[in-house]
Amino acid sequence: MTRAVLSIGSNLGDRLGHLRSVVEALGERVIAVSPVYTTAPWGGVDQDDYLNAVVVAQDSDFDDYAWLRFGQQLEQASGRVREIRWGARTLDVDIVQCTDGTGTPIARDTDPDLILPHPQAHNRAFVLTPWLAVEPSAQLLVDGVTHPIADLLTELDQSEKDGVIRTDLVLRDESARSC
Ligand code: PH2
Ligand code: MG
Ligand code: MG
Repeated sequence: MTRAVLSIGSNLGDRLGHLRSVVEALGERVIAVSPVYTTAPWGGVDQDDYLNAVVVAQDSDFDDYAWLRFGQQLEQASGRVREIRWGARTLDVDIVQCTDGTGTPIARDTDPDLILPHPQAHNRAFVLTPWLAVEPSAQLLVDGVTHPIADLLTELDQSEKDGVIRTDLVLRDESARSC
């Protein structure tokens, strides 16, 4: 049993549709879905603005690699092709943090395909802002030290935070939920 905080982003094609495809595929695994934000591109590559959100999900049968494969399948389904690092993409599904059945964050740093927690999460307002909206008391392990994400966000440059703007877009059709 694991619980994953997923950062999802898109800046190519049907951006909202790509993000919605993740929530739809997660189905009953979804615990929380953040608002959708329009975000200035992070990482120095000249490209269009992204839509970003954070989804918290849980699955009794998934380990951290199962979340990785799940995200990769959705990225493929969105038509994602190999792209330059931090460049434009139809859909990116990143595992920000994955906790085990006891609530302990899984830490990995030997497999370049799966470093946990995500090594850049604490530097990204487009991750921390949506996450804070759904889990105000969340904590993130950075270099082995646990920090409230509210503090991490406070430490970012104001210009980074100003580039993350909440929209009225929603990822989940609330009327379709059974309870
Ligand atoms: N993803 C990237 C690179 N830069 N910038 C924003 N605003 N949002 C993203 O999701 C994003 C990015 C590569 O993963
Ligand atoms: Mg990414
Ligand atoms: Mg990625």
